[in-house]
Amino acid sequence: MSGTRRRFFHDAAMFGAGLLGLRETLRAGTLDNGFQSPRQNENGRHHSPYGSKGPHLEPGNESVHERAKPMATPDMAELPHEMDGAVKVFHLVAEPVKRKIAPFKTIDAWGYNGSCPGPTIQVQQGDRVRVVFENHLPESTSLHWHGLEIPIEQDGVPYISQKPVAPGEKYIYEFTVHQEGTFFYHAHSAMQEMMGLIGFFVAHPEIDYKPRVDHDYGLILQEWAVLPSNTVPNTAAMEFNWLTFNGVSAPMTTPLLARLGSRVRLRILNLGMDHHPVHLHGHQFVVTGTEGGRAPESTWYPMNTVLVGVAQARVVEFEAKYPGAWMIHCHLPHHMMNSMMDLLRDRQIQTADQTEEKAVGQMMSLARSVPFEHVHPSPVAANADKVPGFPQDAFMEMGMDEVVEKPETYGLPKNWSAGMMGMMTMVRILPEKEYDGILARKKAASAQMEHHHES
Ligand SMILES: [Cu+2]
Repeated sequence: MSGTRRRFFHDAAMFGAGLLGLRETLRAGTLDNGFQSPRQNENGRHHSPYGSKGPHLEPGNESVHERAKPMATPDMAELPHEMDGAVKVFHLVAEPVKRKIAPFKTIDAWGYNGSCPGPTIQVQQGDRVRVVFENHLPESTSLHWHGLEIPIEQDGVPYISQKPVAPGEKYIYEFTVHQEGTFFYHAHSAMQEMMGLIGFFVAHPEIDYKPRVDHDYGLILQEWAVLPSNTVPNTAAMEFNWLTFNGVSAPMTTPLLARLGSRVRLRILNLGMDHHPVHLHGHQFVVTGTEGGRAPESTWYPMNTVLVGVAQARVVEFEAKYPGAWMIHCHLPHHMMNSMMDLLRDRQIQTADQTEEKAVGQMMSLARSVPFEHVHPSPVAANADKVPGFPQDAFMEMGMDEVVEKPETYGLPKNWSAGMMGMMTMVRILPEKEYDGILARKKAASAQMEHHHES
């Protein structure tokens, strides 16, 4: 038995032991809590995902004027505003941004206010909004407000509705938002869009949607063609090797958190060259809105994969009924991968002439460059090298839990990061205690960050 192979068996055994040591959270959902009883499952299905029976939906429980909770966008910044009389004033600066999209890959993208995608703008339906825009890019640009019904002079199309905003120039947009829904802002220039110039613009309804949700999350889907040993996306290419949610590839995507029994909204927005079928594990959802606003309840039907076309937003809602770490990912197989071709040089996602020894050597050098300890979670057969087609996924799995550790990953099984790649994240549905435990960790972590900034 080779040293490497022995290591696989050892690691596999360790992985098994790790599973046994799982926390309550992740053990919930097996055997003894009735999770696997077909009847209970069936019952569950009947009040998911329409949500007409949740405790939070009882009539008289809430004021009709209750406002929606803000949307959370993990891994992306929020854009604060100030008031000028009754006008909400936002400041946006278009500029080059260095974006770490994976622990071993940083790209030179373009974004807003140091963030790619740009920071999230959230307003109330009916708000008067002013956006003071500055162009710090090396070329002219403009801001288009995708889906908003606003006067033509605010539409942000160079030459048609305004003069392009030259480098160093300022431009002021101002309009009233009479709609509700999930909109976005972006540069109205094709290559600039592919460099990352996009952000959320969410208009919350005057009166919150029914049923109300407990968690509201936003995800922006982007794709990048980054040639080997390069950091600048090739915006003319059609083959994309990096796929991101909110500007990061899994396993760097921050898991979404939801309380067991809560209702969750996901707003998924796509700006790229491909359509992405986004799939949720273990639950059914309904599409409650598009880039045009809320959809009437009569149009909702159960599904678990929603095709988010280019320039579209799809808003889905579901009841978080089953505890666990449930995947949310684009289901296109090549979008569930991280390109390693610039790091693995001769491999370049060609498996035909690969051997175990070669592959392991390449993975080791990649791991050392981050650095993290390269541990293979799943064993391979003794005669693997003799089987045509081997390896496929065997050497793509790279556990790097420690490198991407954050409060939201606390308590996940060992090597959870090994199978997380590309356009992928997870929603961790947690019982009260575990949920609150992670929130406390988040709070402690951000307090520590503040402390660092002060000192
Ligand atoms: Cu995809």
